[in-house]
Parts: sequence; structure tokens; C-alpha cells
Amino acid sequence: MLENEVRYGAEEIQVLEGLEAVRRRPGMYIGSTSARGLHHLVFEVIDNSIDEAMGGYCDQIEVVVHPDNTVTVVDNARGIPVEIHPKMGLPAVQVVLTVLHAGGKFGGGGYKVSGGLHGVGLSVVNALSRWLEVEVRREGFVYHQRYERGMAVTELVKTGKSRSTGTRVTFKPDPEIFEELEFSQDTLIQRIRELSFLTGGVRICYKDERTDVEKVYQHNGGIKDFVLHINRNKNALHKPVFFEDIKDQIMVEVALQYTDGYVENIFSYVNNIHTIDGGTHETGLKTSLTRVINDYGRKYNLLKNGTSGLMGEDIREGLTAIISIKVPEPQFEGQTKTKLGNSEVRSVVDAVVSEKLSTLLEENPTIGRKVLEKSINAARAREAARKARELTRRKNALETSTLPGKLADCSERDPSLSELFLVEGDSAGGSAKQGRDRRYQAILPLRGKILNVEKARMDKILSNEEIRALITALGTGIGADFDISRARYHRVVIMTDADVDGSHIRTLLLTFFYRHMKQLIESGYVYIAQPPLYRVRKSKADNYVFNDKELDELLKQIGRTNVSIQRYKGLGEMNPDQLWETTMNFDTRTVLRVQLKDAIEADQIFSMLMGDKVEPRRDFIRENAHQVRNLDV
Ligand code: 0RA
Repeated sequence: MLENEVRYGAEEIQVLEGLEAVRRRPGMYIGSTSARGLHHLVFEVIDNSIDEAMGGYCDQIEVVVHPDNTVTVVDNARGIPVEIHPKMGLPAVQVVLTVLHAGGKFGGGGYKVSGGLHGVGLSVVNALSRWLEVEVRREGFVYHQRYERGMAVTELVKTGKSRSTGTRVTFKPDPEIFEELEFSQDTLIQRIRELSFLTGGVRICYKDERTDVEKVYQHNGGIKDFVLHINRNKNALHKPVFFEDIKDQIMVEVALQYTDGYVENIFSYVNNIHTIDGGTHETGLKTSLTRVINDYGRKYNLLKNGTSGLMGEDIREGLTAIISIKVPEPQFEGQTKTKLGNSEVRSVVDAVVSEKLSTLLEENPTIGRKVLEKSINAARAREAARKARELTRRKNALETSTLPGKLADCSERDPSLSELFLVEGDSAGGSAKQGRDRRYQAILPLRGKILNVEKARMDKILSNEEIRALITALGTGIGADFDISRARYHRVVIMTDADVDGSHIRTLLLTFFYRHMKQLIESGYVYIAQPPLYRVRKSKADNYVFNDKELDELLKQIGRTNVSIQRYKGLGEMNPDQLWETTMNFDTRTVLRVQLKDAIEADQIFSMLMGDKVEPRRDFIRENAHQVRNLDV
């Protein structure tokens, strides 16, 4: 049949218009057409299988990335229905794959929820795929159909018999739509691991045929296992606790565990979507936690008379918690739509947590006492920190210049043009001061090791000389006072020696920034300088190389005769000119920007590297010894 002879019915026109809308404005449906949007396609398909798993219809999902960057998702759920849809006159599976917003569970039953960014439906994945093939096993048979750019190019065909049920979807993202076509193993695995915690019991297998990697994720303990996973490098004070309930159609699950550390870690999810900016569910959890713990303390006379009560931040010190809720109609707010807005959720979560947590504390008095003791200590430290802060403020006010004496500031006043070098040791600090471009570059030499903030509360942190100098130089303040808009430099460059001590100091500084000035990292203000490892001199010309591989390559190029090689043990061995030329000069240097890939992973790495559990650190160093130079948090 010639193309212009094809007659379309009203339903088909609707289908064509729907798919066309998705292809014309993909961003509206999947956020973007960059790598993020690309991965969204896979997440959308997996979410459908996870929905089935939540309803109890599926316990196995397999995700395969093929060598050509096509992806297959297979599940053992009920299979997408295949009977003819009465209104459309097409097999139901074809409707699901071609009609916008037809992904819902018609037929009723099951717990239907929809995500904000996800939950757009399989038809969107189909519309944005160069081709997609679906195989359904259902009611004793196997069915198959192929689509191209969202449109069916074959009928749904019965291809065999099957005793089992399930769905297999394979698709190739359309190169006409996506700027990026390569799937990231990290990104996929991170989401799969997260889903395996959020939907306890389901077994998700990841296979990457590009790298021959195969991994299986299954956590029968659900979010309780998630908390254990997050705390695995920390000292826990008790076994994790878990509770769940449904109220007003809102399903609430909470798992929590206290550690002996000082960091608060609350991760929240709505319909399996990580709500990075929190929202009403997180607020509900926090307010009820504060009330329940204070009530408990009063009831058992654990709060000293005259104590004005514990504040939320005291009660959350050392706490790791996951709250995962399912809401029929979530309202996501904020620029990135990662904050829950539904006001009714706050009181529901508050009620559920209050009831379950107070019962739990009554039944487990040892947990109650430990939490109270920890919170009271935190309150004392908070009070001490307030006094210490007040003291520094008053002291500063009396001094003529509030900037630390050893800071060699730059003359530029525009923060976006200014950079601060944090330099290990006075001798390297001296070279840096002489070698720098004093208009744009400030130098703050750090003497010896800075305090390990992972093992210290705020009061102690604020009494540390080096850290105080750092805070004043940065101008941002700290804790409740922190204000990124007051940063005096938009580039803070950590410049340490390329040896063990240097990397330790770098980690200490990164830990401090991550725990107490996270926004500095999130704003992309933190950098790591890359000083050279060798100077290679041949007939009076100097070459600098940054690792052994580069050294080999250079020697091959210039030959080995009349060559002298100097291996730098520290920055102090370079004279000011050399330090400038190799490491500080804007035009010739390389600096690494520190990026936060994943908050959960970063938290674990810092706990492990700086906390007091020795074994995980030893294992990590053993496993990563060869790449410690490029520690990526
Ligand atoms: C619509 C209705 C039903 C299941 C599904 C869709 C479904 C979709 C996907 C996508 C991947 N795997 C899936 N598994 C199921 C309900 C089926 C019934 O009532 O039997």
C-alpha cells in the first residue's frame, strides 16, 4: 500500500499526535535529552517491573546492556495484557506502548502510584526509541511485536508457547533524539541498588555485555538493609529499627539506626524517587522524632531538671534514617522537583512515626537510653559551640583586620575572579606566595595536619586554629551561619604534596568541606591542584610530567641521553617559578574539580577513611591502592 493511501481512524490519529508530541518535546517527558534523559528510559521500564513487584506479582528483574548500547529489561511479572482493547481495537500491549498515559493498570486492583519524573509510561520510551521490541509471556503463549520510533511495524504475533509469565522489552534510544547514547554502568547500578533496597525481596540482576560485568542485587530486609549498608563503616549503637503503616492511602516505611558519629543522614523517597530536598514527609519524620524523644526523656526523668529540652539537631546527631513513602498523587516542588509538597503527608508521617516509635522505645528501653544519652551530649556540645562561636565573633570584632595573619590575600575583590590556595606547610606556602599572581591568587599555608572533623563535634572543630583560619579566610561562616554568597573566593584549590601525608591532608580538608561546607563542593568551588611528579631536564630545557606513564612517554620521545630526572617529593622542593609554571599558572596548569557523584557513597567513603573503624579502611586501601591518587568522591 502506498503511504498516501493509508487511512487513519480517529484513535490512530490520536496515537500519532501523542507520539509526535513526545518526540517534538522530549524534555517535557523525560527531563532532558542528555545522559540523564537517556538513563530515564531504562529507569522507566524498570519502574514498571518494580510496580509489579510491589504488588507481589514479580520477584525477578534482569537488566542487560548490550554491546551496541541497546538495553533489555526482563521480568517474571504478569505480562502486559494482550487481549484486544475494546475502544482502540488493538491489543492492550500495543495501547500501553503507543498511547500516551495509557501505562496505568487498567483492570483495577494493585497499588497504583505515579512518580514525578518517572511514571511517564512505556509509550514515552517507545516514542523515543529508534526501535523497540516487546515479548510477552502470558496465558500459555509468547507474543512479540516490533516498533520503530513509536509506531508498530509488525502486528502482535504469537511466536510460541510458555508456562511462565512476564515481559521482555528491548530498545535502542533514538540517535535523532539523544545527544548521548552510551549507558553508564555506574548510573544504572546505582539506581538498581537503590531499587533493590526500596523494594525488599526482589532480585535484580544487572548484566553488562560491554564489560562482561554481572551483578545481583537482592535485599530481603528492604530499607532496613539500606540503613545497614549506609552505616557499614560506622559504629552502630543498636540494631536498625523498622516500622511501616498505611494511613489515608499513604504508605509509610521508616528504618533508622544511631551510630556513635556526629553526622545526620536522612534519605527520603517518594514513590521510589529520591527527594534530595526533602519536603513534608521529612518534616513529619523530624518533628515527630523530636517530640517523641523529648516526651520519652521527660517521662523517665532522663532529662536533667532545668534542661530546656532537646533540639531536633541534638536528637539527629549520629542518626541514619530512610523514610520511603508511597503517595497516590505526589506534588513535587522546587527547581529540580525533588521536594515533596503535599501538606497532608506531614501529619500522616508524624502520626505513624509517633505511634510506632514511642511503642518501640517502650519495648526497647536500652535503645531509648542510648538515644537520650547521645542527644544530651549533643545538646551540651551545641551549647559549648555556641559559646566558642560567640567568642570568635567578639574577638574578631576587636581586631582591626579579621583575616588570619598567615593569609596572603589577593588584591582582587570579585570572588568569581579570586582563588585561594590551601598549601601544605610553610616552605611550600612561601614558594606559593612568591610564585603566585597576587592579583587573583591568595595563599593560606596550613601547618601540619588539620583536625579530623569526622571524630569531632562542632565545639572542638571551632577551637581548632587551622580550621578557624580557614573559615575566616573563606568568609562563609560555618554551621547555621554558613552562607555561600559570602564566599571570598569561587575557587578553593587544595595544593598538597604527592605523598601519603599530602593525600591525608587533602582527605582531611575534603572531609571538612563535605561535612560542614557541602555547598562549597556542590557549587563547584573546590579544586585539587596537580603538581608534577618529575622534572626532566635535557640540554637546559625543562619538561614536567605528572605520572610514571607520562615519564615513559616523554623519555621515548626525547631519548635517554644527557637527561637528568628529578622526582619531586614535595612542593617545597620547587622554587617559586617552578611552582607557578607547573601548578598555579592559569594557562598551563591542570586542576581537578571535586564533584559529588552520590551523597550516599561519599558519606560512606568519608566515614571509612576518617572514622574509627579500622578494618573497612584497611580493605579499601588494599583494594584501591593503585588508584588512591585519583580518589573521586
Ligand atoms: C498493564 C496492566 C498490567 C500489567 C502491566 C501493564 C505490566 C507492564 C509492564 C512493563 C514491564 N513489565 C510489566 N509488567 C506488567 C496488569 C496485568 C494483569 O492484570 O494481569
